Amino acid sequence: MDKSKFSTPLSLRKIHLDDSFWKGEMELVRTEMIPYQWRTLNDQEPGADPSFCIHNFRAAAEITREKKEQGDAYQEPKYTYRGFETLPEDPAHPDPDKFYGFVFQDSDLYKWIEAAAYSLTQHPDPALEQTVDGVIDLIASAQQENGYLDTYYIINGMDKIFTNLRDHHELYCFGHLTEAAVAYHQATGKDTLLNVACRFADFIISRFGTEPGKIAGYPGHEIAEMALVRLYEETQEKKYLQLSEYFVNQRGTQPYYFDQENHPEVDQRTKIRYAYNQAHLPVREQKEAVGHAVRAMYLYSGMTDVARLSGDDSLFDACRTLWESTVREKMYVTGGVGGTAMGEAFSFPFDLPNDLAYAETCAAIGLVFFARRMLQADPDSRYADVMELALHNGVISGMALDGKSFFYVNPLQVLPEACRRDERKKHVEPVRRKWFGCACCPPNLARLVSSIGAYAYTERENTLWIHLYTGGTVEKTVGDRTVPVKISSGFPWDGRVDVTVDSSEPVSMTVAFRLPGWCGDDFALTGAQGMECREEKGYLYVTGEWSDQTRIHLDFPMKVRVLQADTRVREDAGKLCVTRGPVVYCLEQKDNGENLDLIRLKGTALFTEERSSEFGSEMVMLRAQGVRELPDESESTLYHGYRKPKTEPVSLRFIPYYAWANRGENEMTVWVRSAD
Ligand code: FUB
Ligand code: ZN
Repeated sequence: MDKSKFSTPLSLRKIHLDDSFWKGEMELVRTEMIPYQWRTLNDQEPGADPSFCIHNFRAAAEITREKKEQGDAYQEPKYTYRGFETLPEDPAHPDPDKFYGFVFQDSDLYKWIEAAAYSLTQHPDPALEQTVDGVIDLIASAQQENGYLDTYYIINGMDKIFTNLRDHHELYCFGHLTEAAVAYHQATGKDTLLNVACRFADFIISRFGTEPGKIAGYPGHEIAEMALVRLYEETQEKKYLQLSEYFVNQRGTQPYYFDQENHPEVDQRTKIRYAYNQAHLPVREQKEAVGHAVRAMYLYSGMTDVARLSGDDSLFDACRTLWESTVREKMYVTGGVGGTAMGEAFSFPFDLPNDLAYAETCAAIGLVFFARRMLQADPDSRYADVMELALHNGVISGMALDGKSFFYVNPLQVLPEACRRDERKKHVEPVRRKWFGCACCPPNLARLVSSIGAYAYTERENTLWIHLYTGGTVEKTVGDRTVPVKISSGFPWDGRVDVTVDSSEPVSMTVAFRLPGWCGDDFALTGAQGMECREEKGYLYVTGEWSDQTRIHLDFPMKVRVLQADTRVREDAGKLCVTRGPVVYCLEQKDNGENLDLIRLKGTALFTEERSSEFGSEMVMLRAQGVRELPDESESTLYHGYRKPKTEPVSLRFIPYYAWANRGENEMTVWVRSAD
C-alpha cells in the first residue's frame, strides 16, 4: 500500500453543499425523512408498520432504573427465546415491559440519530437537536452499569448475552450505536452518546478475545469493524482499532466459532451456512464475495479500514480481490448487489436475474461504504465510478421522490402481477412501502444521503480529491490556512464543472479531479495554465498556486451510452441498457404501454434529451425510436411454427431508474431487447 496516497473524508462541518441534486436529496431527508422516521420510531405514523423502537428503549431504561435502585436484590429475568421478531397480540396495546420487533430493532434509532447528526452539520436546527439530546438521554438511561446496551437482552434476560453472535445482533447494534455516537460528537461536540459507545466498547473488549475465559467470537452481522475504526479515529484510543483488527482476523478461523455456540432457538435442521456470515474462511483467504450481501459489504468496508490503518498489504490484497469479485461478477448495472432473495445474498458469478433480484437498498449503500474506503486507501477512479453508479441508481431507487416511502428490494424488471401471484417474487414489490417491520433500509438511506459530502471529497495534507462533482464549498485546510474551494456543477444532468478558490493570497495545493469512466478520454480542461497537470489512476492532479484568479473549467460530455452485459450474464443476453453520465435509465409502462418485453431497441439508436420537471425536480428524460413486436392474431395455440415477427415503430421514453414507481403501480424494465 502506498501510504502517501491515503486520504480521509473532510469534516462535514467544512462542507457546504448547494447543488440542486444532492442538496435536494439532503433537503428531502431533512424536511421529510427525518421527521417522518422519528414518527415511525415512535409508532405515531398512521398506516406504517409499527417499529416499537422507542418503546423498547423505554422498557429497557425502566429495567435499568429498577436494577440500580434494587442493587443485589434485583432478580434478573431468565432469558427465554420468544422469536426473531416479536409482535404484540394487539399492536395498539403493546405491553410496556416487553420487547417488540426484530432483535436488531435498536439499530433503527441509532441510524436515525446518525442521519440527524449529519443533517445538523448542514442545517442547524435547535428543535431537532433537542429531540436528539432527549432520546440520547433515554438511550444512556437504558445502558447497564457494566456498559452493556442492547434492549433485546436487557428486557428478555441478560443471562444469555453474547451467546448467539451468529444470529442475534448485539454487536451489530453496537456498531450502529458507535457510528451514531461519532457522528453526533462530530456534529455537535456533545459527548453523552460517545461515552455510551465507549463504555459498551470497553465492555466488549473485556469479554472478547482468544485468551482463556474470553469469547473467541466475532459479529454475525458485520458493521462493528468499521464503526470501531471510526471510534478509534475520533478518540485516538488504540484499543478500539485493536478490537476491530481482532474481529477481522478472527473471522473464519478454525474451529468455527459459530459451531461452538448453542443455537437452541433456531432451526437445527439447517447446517450453518458459514458463507452467509462470510465466516467460511479467514478473511485473507476469501476470494469471492459471498453470503448475505449487506454483511459482506460491511465486512469488506471494515477490512479496508483496518488494512489502511495498519498498513496491512495482505489484508488489502484480500479487499482488492473481493472488490473485483463484487463489481466484475456480481453487481447489477445499477450498482445493486445481491442476486438472490435466499439469504438476501450474492448468487454465483454472473447470476444476476432482473426480476428476481434482491439488491437490497442497504447492500448498495454498503457498496458505497466499501468504495469510499477503497478510494481512501488507493485513489483509483474505478472505485469512485462504482460509488457514483450505486449512489445515483441502486441506492436512491430505495426512496420515493417525496421521501415518504421506500424499497427494500430494488429489482431491474417488474411485472406487478408477478409480484402478487408468483411466490418466487414475493420479496419484490411494485410500489414503495411506508415502512417495514424490518426497517433497516430507510434510516440507512437517511444517514448516507445526509452525509454525501463525506463521499464526494477526501483530503490529505495539501491535496483535495473530488470524487463526486457535487456542487458546494469545501473548506480545505492548507497549513494554517482555510481555503474555501467552490465547486459548481450541474451533475448528474450536465457534465460541466467550475472550480474556483476564494483566496486573494495564492495557496499552494493540489486538487485531484476524478475523470469519470463513462466519458473515457473525452473531457476538456481549461484554466490550468501555469499549473502542473498529471493523470494517475483516473484522477487529474492539478498542482500549483491557487487563488481567486484561478478558474478551472472541466467538461465531461454526458452522452447517452447504450450498454451490453458480459455474455456470461445470461439474463441480459441480447439486451441493452441505456445510460447517460452516471444515471441508468429504464422503461416504464406509464410511458411505453404494457408488455415491455415486446419492445426492441437498436444499439445505435439516436436519443433526444428532454428536460422535464414532471417529477418535481428537473431530470433529463431520453427518447428514442424502437419497435414493438405485435401479437400474431392468426395463431390460437401457445406455440407455433416460426414466422418473422411483425413489428411497428414505437417512440420510447426512458426515465432515470431511481425515479421509477413514482406514478403508481406499473411494469418497468432496465434491460431492453436488442433489435440488432
Ligand atoms: O439483519 C439486519 C438487517 O436486516 C440486514 O442488514 C438486512 O439485510 C436485514 O436482514
Ligand atoms: Zn436494508
